Amino acid sequence: MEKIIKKVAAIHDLSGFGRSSLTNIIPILSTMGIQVCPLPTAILSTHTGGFTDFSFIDLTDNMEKIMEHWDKLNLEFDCIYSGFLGSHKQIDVVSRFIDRFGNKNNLTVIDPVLGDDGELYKTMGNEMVQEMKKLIKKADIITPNFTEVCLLLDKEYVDNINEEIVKDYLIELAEMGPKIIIATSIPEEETILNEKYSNVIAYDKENDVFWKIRCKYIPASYPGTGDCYTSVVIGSLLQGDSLPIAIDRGTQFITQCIRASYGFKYNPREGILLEKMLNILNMPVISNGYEILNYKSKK
Ligand code: PXL
Repeated sequence: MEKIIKKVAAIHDLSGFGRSSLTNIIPILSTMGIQVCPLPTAILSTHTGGFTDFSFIDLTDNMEKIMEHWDKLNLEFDCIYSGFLGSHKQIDVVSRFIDRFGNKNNLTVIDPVLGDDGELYKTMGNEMVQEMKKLIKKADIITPNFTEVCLLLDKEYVDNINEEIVKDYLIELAEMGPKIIIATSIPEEETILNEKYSNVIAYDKENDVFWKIRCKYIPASYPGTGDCYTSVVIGSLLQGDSLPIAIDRGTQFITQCIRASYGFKYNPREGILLEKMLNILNMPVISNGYEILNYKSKK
């Protein structure tokens, strides 16, 4: 029998205020008709961007118990989606979760949440970076921002980079294991009429093809947009869309959310105005116009 509703196991933190991780992932995927089964990694009072003195409870032991119960229940997921982890020790739990619940018919998506704008997030350290390099080997898809691309490859972060170098970086990441790399917030080298662009570039290893979505840079940074982006991409893929359509839908959604927030001078640390925008996820998609970058053979 055809599945009535697809299920995603979402391994992320729950932050009470500020719209990040599970508070974004659950409404987005639910709106797209997909059930989210959260496996919380930590509970925080707020996300860690723009707030100090936040409370933080690490849930590593509890994660094991949830996994054991789900194992006994023989649950099956259409996607395993991991993101912000509470400690580097959780990498081992996520890795075992993928061994137990991942298979050739479902999708393992790892968002290697480590930092942004060239900086590590406040709770992340070098051990997390090193462990994350191991975890991404098990992914079908990873969705790093450009800061995370640089951290995973031990490259220096720059805010201006040639596209050919980015393509080499993505091939290098794919050689570490994942089949598809979707890299966000890629700064563009040249500015046309002094306009800045921040692009999404994806690499599909099996087909050896790159896709690019060009986005006008908006001079504001809202925590949690990475979680929103990856959630829309996952929802779109699970609905049966192709990779370029999925990365395009994600980009359009984030662009609209940022526009909505920026126009109100909404405090960036409160995240994007998600609730005003969820309904557009069910509207017909008009393409942003993705580009197919030159086919680049590895030989
Ligand atoms: O959006 C990534 C993220 C997730 N969870 C927490 C965060 C952040 C980014 O700042 O602080 C707690």
